[in-house]
Amino acid sequence: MIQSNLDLFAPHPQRLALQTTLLPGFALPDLEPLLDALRPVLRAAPFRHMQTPGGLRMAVALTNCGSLGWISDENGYRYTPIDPVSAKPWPALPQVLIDLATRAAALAGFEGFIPDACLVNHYLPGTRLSLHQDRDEQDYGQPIVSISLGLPAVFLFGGLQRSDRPQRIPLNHGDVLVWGGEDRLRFHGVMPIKPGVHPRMGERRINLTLRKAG
Ligand code: MD6
Ligand code: FE
Repeated sequence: MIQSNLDLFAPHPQRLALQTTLLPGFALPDLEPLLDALRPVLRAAPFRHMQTPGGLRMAVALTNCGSLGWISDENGYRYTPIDPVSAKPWPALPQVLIDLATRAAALAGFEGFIPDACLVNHYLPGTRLSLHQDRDEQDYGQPIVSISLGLPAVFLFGGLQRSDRPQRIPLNHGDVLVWGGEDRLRFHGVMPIKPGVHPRMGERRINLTLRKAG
């Protein structure tokens, strides 16, 4: 069968660190259902630019779905059950996203991961995300599953100290990155997105990070 020859080219999981796995193209088979599920989320909770605790406007626009959503304002970073813009609960986490994240986490060695929060980040060309740690979740034993869509990015994958020189990991449309365990508190960021137009997503990159926040 010719079809099975194609499997020879199916991208394989790449271990980037002891507990960090890149699953190239893993979201592609579910892409259209995923985008269909995202559309009503973005209608109910549109992208917004949050303020850092220091009063700066974040370059990345973001929103959330799930029983908890991550926010940043003059009072700091935290998860809340209510979207402060709509004053309503965040939109529910679509089942297609929960299933994708659970399957990706299991492949990466994290069985039984059930997310309750999904941060949705929107990047235009030129937008970057500076080095940070994700430490607002309750249980660092739970991994984070990150889905990249649209324009490619260079992910900065650092160490446990801000000063550790980061690796540069290309993240393409449909790639899924899973990290947890001893890698959970690594510093990371995103280099400025290069100008371009993605054939399916247009002039943007969207990143979904699924977490067990509560
Ligand atoms: C991004 N991602 O890729 C930003 N955090 O747009 C993150 O900040 C991130 O991809 C924790 C784990 C995976 C991630
Ligand atoms: Fe992060």
